[in-house]
Amino acid sequence: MEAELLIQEFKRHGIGPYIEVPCSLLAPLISGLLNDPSCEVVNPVNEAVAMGIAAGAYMATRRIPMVLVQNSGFCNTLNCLTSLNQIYHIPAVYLISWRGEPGTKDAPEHEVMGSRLERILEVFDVYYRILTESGYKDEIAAVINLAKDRRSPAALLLPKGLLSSAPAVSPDSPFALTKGMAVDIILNACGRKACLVTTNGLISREVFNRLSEKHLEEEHAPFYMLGSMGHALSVALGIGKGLEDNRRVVVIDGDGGCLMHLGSMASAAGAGGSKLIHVVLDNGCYASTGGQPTVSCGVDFCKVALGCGYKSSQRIDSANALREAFPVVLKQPGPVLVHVLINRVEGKGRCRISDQYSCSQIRDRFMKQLQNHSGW
Ligand SMILES: Cc1ncc(C[n+]2csc(CCOP(=O)(O)OP(=O)(O)O)c2C)c(N)n1
Repeated sequence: MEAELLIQEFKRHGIGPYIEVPCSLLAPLISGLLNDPSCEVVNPVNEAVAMGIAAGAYMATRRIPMVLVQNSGFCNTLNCLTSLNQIYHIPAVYLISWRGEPGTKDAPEHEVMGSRLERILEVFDVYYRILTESGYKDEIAAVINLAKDRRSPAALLLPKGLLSSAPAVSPDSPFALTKGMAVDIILNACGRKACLVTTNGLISREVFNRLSEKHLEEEHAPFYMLGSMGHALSVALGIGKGLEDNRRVVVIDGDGGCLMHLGSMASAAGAGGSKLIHVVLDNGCYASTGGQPTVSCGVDFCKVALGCGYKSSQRIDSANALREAFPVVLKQPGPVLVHVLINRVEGKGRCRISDQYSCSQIRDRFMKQLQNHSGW
């Protein structure tokens, strides 16, 4: 069905603002909302922040806000749900994309949450309805009316395949560097001198594909994160603290992933992450879920890093500058931030890591590399 039909229904019920953290299943709906000047769309850095904004918006406007999240991100909202909305009786309508729904084929990071989503909603006493093409008007009305009457959050679940796909987002960007080129330069400079942690989505996939093409994948065996968006830096910090040798830990993050838990930069510096090289590949969007904008254009990551206590930071927007800088950066004391401005062009035909390795295999291959070097 067309996302527009859902949007018309939300408007009829006076819903707003729409506070969204994207998922590829939500992409058609989010692009419809962004293209509709009568819909106010807010772009928070994570799902918990979305809940805070929604609660404030309700108190100021008395309208029911909508929080659009992936089911993985729904769990990020549980603290707000239980210790904000449910104790102050502040309503909201969640629109939750249902990744990993039993009986559908999906990526491994969605398996646990996908199979437990309904039970989790029941445990947290969140009334929900599953959206269908034939019954969506009633389902939307039931959820919104309950949120209003009980003054509590209630949820609409969006199953895979319900919405027709969204038009592609234009890859316009002033920068010449592609994600693939930046990854290539970083991998060449690192060689065996560093271990790699890569953030979820297309960045992990790009690293995997580039290494595989050069038959270097076995040798590097990075820790590819498939889920837990925003936590690559923390994982890398733990690794760096545990390593006894002088290898660097290079974490390849995205602007969306970095912003999602920006506070971990303060932890990285505060905990003395001297081996950390934190690369942020900034394309200004969530490319992995359809190119929705992040708020990175207003963020000076270099200043944030220095403000958090990183030892140094630099902003790079060309292949030559990255080629020159990275070997030097690898010798500097960390944490170091390298903010790389890239365009939105993605490599074609990138295969999924999970088609080749299970999560346990990713972990084991990575740990084998670290063997005999750790001692927390
Ligand atoms: C908690 C959570 N919320 C949302 C998602 C959906 N998601 C997967 S990848 C991604 C975008 C990552 O953006 P960025 O780090 O900027 O990298 P890019 O996709 O641009 O390469 C999103 C939103 C998720 N996996 N987890």
